[in-house]
Amino acid sequence: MSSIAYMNIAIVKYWCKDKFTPYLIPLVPSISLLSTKLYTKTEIKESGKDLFYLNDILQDEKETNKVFTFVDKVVKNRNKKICINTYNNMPTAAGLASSSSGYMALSIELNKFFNLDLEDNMLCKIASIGSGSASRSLYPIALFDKNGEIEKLESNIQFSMIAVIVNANRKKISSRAAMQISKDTSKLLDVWIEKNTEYADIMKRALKENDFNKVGIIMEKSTNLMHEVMKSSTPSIDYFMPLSYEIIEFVKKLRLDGINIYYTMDAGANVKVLFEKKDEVKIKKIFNEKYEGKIIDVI
Ligand code: 2P0
Repeated sequence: MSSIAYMNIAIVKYWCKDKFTPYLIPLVPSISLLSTKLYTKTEIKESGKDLFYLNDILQDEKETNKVFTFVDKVVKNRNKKICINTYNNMPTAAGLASSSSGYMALSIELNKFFNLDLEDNMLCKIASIGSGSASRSLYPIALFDKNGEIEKLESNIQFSMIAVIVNANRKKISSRAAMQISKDTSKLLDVWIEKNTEYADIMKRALKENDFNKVGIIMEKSTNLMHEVMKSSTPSIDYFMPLSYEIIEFVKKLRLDGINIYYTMDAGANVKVLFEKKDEVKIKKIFNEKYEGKIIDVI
């Protein structure tokens, strides 16, 4: 028995928590697209001792405790010790390893192994305790709203996405810690809450109306404002590297040339590029030539 969950990329970003109820209530709504390529596979077996393996490597006490703290929030009065085996199919060196697929795969596997009988909506909420973005990893398009509710959205747009790998290293500061710093210190927090709520509303409409360009424009606005919030924090949080800026400029230049593509970035220097399936061959050729060896398919 094992469980699989795909990672997701936000097109309206989640940044900062309000509280845990115990489920996460975020400060802003977010909307995501599910990867069709990058996933986590997790298997639980009964064991004499609680153990956590990631890509066949036994994890240290700190990582193990983190995961089992989550397990014990999900499974009350657990009567079995377990061994958790987790595999990420994304190149680990690519800096794409995502807690979104990780906590969702673990939630699904815990649900099966301990017969918790959790329905989809509850699975999403449970996953949110591990990682906010994980709450969105069950649906192809997911809305995680300001009340902590998760909704499946629909669109007929055929999305395609690649990531350009800028930096494969583990991030210097975890999103969790960085979000807390932003919440405590950024002067832009009120603007962020107001504008990103507005972006989520516009994005919902754009998806429903199959307006790809509107989706792209709003994704960039949410991305840019989130990174402004990070940079305006004290200490300033800056995930950009010189190559990140260069790729964004390249995306903008291609757009001026009439190609429909849009960029986004998360809590790391890698840049993701969104376009429509119908343009996939052309756009992948351009990027594979320019950024040879750095391109990973996401959707
Ligand atoms: C997102 N990110 O919407 C945003 C955009 C990164 C930037 O959700 O603290 O690992 O575990 O809830 O989910 C990454 O943060 O953070 C994230 P926690 P998570 O995808």
